Amino acid sequence: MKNLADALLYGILDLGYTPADDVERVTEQMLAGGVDILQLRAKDWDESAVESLCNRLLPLTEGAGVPFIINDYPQLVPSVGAQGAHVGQDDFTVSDARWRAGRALAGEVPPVIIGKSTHSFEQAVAAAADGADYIGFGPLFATPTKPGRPAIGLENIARIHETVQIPIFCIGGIKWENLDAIIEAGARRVVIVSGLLQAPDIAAYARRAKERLLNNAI
Ligand code: 3NM
Repeated sequence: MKNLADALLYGILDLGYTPADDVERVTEQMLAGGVDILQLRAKDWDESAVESLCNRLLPLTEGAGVPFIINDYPQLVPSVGAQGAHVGQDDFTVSDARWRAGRALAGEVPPVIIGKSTHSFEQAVAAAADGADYIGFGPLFATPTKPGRPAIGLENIARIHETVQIPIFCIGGIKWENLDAIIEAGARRVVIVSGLLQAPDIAAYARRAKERLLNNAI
């Protein structure tokens, strides 16, 4: 299984873009393109429907050795055998999410991964202090994938990287076209949602972004 510490490109399978009958194909494309983590984001889906999606996708991510993260349903982590959960600012605390995600896996190695969305410098510092394994930081640009959330811009990216030691995944409106600018502002790791899911060739898009991030990391 790939290590979180080595992850550069984080893919989110968002059911707002991908129809449920296409999730396996899209997941395979993302994995073929080299995403290092894959999150299932099924907003407003009920728990049993999310659980069955997880059961369909986990054999694919496990085959690729890529951690599978569930958005919003940490309690499903033990039952489906996912690697972790991602929670928003207004959802669970990190420790509550970790307890829900880990209670059936006490002593399991590696421990479950808990990620947290952050939307400011202060929130990023707080999430790291609360024990998050990684943070999302954004939205850098306004994005239809997360409507109503104001853009935070690129100003704080470098400062966050100097201050917070856990992996930081910049997110929100990131596309191939603005990747250079984001990297120049100090980003090392990114999440791309609509750019990837709406690409005519998802694997090729992911591969190109990953190569850009890898060149920067060397
Ligand atoms: N979380 P796209 S922005 C899911 O800032 C999500 O926490 C965000 O999608 C945050 O790449 C976002 O299509 C949407 O802009 C990212």
